[in-house]
Amino acid sequence: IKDGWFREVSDELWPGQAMTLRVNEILHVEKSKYQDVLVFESSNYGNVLVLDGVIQATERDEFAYQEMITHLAMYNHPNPKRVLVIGGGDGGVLREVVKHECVEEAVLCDIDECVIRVSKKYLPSMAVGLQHPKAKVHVEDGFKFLAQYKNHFDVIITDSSDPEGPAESLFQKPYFELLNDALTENGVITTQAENIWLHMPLIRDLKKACGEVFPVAEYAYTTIPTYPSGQIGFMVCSKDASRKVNEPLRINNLEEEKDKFRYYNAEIHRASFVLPTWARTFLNEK
Ligand code: AAT
Repeated sequence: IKDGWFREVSDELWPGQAMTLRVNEILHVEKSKYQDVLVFESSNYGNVLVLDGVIQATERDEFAYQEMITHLAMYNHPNPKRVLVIGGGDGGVLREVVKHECVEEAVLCDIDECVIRVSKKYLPSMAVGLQHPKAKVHVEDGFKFLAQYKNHFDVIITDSSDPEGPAESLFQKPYFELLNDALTENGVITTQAENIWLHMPLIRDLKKACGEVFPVAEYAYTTIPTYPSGQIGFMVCSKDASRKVNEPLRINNLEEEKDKFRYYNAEIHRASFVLPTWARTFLNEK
């Protein structure tokens, strides 16, 4: 933070560019066991959570990410009862998961208790998810936590930070194999899968690794002003080889409950898998 502006610099992940937000007030600064944690009030985006200098969520636009990473998975399962969230310590994804009446158990595992604690204090509109009666919150490394489960979850959502830092293992094939093992028969996953303008080689590797584990593995995306280059994607994978992941299931429920969502709808579910020509070509090359 300099002269009242926060600047998101990363020479590794987005060299030569930086999102900048005006700071009204610094609310919290802490070095947790795993990362530097910062919360500030911005002039136009509400409160902002930053980990290791990288924006994780702002109150103004978080729904664009949290809804899409959640409902792309949830509406790809006919009847999700047990759902696991890896990462997501702010609680926003849990808030979205429990909007589905069929859910009986919504488990979250974030590595960092500090994220959970400061979110309860400064990001209450997201942290409501953490306090829901169906939610159970664990503080542990997501990779280790996942390894304890076999054939248990219908949907697993990996809402993780970028591969530089504690989330590195969550972007590699052994993790996708653990996800596959922890899922029930027709299980579905989504994972945070980065930006087409910045990370095409990484996305290609992710798609390849996921495709070796799951019979269906596709990249979909959302638009969001405060993530690098205004766009972020997800790998959406299904254990059911016949699933067309771009078509939402339970469409009648979705029509009835459409007022629950600010970003997600059936058309955007379908459209989120459509890539610009250059990105599509890159992904399909070996
Ligand atoms: N919904 C907010 C968006 C996030 S949060 C990412 C979360 O992943 C953080 O709370 C972090 O503590 C947690 N995390 C990181 N590594 C692990 C791990 N190994 N196990 C469990 N949780 C972990 C993502 C923002 C994406 C930013 C895009 N530039």
